[in-house]
Amino acid sequence: MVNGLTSANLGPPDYKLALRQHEAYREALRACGLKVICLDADDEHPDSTFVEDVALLTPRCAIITRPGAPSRRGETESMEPVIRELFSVVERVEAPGTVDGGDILMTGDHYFIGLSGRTNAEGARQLIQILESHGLSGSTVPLADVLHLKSVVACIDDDLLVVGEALAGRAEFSNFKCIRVECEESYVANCLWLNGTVLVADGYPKTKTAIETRGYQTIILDVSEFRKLDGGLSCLSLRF
Ligand code: CIR
Repeated sequence: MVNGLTSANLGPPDYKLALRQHEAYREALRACGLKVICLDADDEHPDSTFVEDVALLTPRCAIITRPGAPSRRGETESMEPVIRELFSVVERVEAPGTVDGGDILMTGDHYFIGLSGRTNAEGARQLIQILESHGLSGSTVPLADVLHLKSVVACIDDDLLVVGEALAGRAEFSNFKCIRVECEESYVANCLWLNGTVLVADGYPKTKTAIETRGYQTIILDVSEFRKLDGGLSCLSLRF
């Protein structure tokens, strides 16, 4: 993972520290009542620790994505058999479509899809078609200057979002209540809602307090080494 893609300018990750942070992350998932399936390392793909990007797992079907970064396309090969063990219906995004899972925000039966440098309009079109064929729905959210949609927004209840400045006030989310994340805390918008508890990145006290004030328990996790690769809490797992 030390050779993963990055635009963060925070230096290379400390591999041993990253392993400890990943262990604490897995422990937090378990503390929220989840069963954790841990996959073998894929040494050919330094970004493969960000498993969220290669699939979308819905209650009706799994969808294998086609990651936008060419260096990440091969990650789906080792993921597909794992997903086929768990899901009887497996769909896929085909070329020339590209989709990164980090661009997909699940809100109940509706999926917001960020149009980013990684997810193109054709990928989003295919995804929406697949979702609709399974009785789900999707819509697009054009993005600028962020890696993924979920770099700047998280859903922490049926009607509540945590939203960074980059997307604050956007019409797409007008039906939701929002906890607004201030500019200096923007990284923390990538938080994770699991069975009523919210996993929050360490070091962002204002947003943490805002989430707790709404009545949520939080678990604070240091993911500094994954941040160095533009990744965060949601990217490190696929939940279903
Ligand atoms: C990448 O650039 O693809 C990785 N270094 C980071 C991916 C983060 N994934 C995510 O936000 N879902």
